[in-house]
Amino acid sequence: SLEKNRTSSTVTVFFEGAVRRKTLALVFVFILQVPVLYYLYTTEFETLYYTIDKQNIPDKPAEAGEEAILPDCPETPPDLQGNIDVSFAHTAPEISKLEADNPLVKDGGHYKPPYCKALCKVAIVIPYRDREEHLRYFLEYMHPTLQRQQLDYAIYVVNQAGTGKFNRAKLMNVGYAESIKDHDFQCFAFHDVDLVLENDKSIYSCPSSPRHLSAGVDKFNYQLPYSAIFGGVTELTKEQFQKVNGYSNSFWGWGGEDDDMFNRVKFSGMNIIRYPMDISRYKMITHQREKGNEPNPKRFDQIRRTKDTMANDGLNTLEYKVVSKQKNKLYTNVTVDIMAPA
Ligand SMILES: [Mn+2]
Repeated sequence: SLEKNRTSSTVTVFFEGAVRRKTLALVFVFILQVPVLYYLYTTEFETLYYTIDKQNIPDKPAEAGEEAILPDCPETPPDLQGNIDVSFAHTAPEISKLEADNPLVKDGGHYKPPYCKALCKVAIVIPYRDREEHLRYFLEYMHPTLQRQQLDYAIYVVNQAGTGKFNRAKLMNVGYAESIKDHDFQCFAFHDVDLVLENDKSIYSCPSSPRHLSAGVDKFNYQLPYSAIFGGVTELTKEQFQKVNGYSNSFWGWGGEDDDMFNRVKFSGMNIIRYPMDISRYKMITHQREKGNEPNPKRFDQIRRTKDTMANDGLNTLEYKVVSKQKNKLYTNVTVDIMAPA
């Protein structure tokens, strides 16, 4: 009975006087948090792109790095606006202005959505030579669009050194090879610098099958010039691009390399896909054809022989020398010597 008395008196003392008041105060403070937490969880903050409560927060603990604890970005990005008013009537903004307008793009033109984990990592690869104003128009419109699409992306400008014959396809192979040294990109958008997307619903996400993005271009009245066209803007996953052995390295001068790529896709047992024509819309910056990019007279013969040449002409035979690789804020510039004939 002595044992029993001691137990009951301990219990009584715990709920007496100061101890009781402190306990109740503590419980009260805990209860007070409920409406505060509820408010925080359900209120939209204008400073956030969207609130956490819309997201599907994974219940797994973070595995590595802060990225792992972010919720996945939604399948349909919430800030898409549809049609984009694109115009080249003004002088393209200076780089310093474009940098100020895109503060979240840095480190070689790299962007990641800050509040969610992007569904894919995309390298935008631009074959390039001497189109400085086109590039500024491109950056002006495409950086905000790609950010609204909530991609983890970076822009690679692959600049052909020298004045020899231009080789768009080989430059794209170089862009692929150099970008994967920097980051584990899952897919690659090969992009002419003079094409600007006019509808952000045409999302540059990793495609299930090689995707032709620039189906509608103002120059062609937003119609497909022919059904097998695969030029302008295309996107392939790393696996798809490796399967076709990349682009050919042998198309010097203008034309043919895109049709050769169409053949590679076909001969690899894949089909090309496109978005609906009402969102596959691009505005082209008009320009003269440059010296060094005259039509390639061999192109017709070359695209007849893709099936025989593709296994020994592409990523597995790519040779080049990087002259310089520079991470600017809005893009990574790779100036490259591709051993061009005069
Ligand atoms: Mn062009």
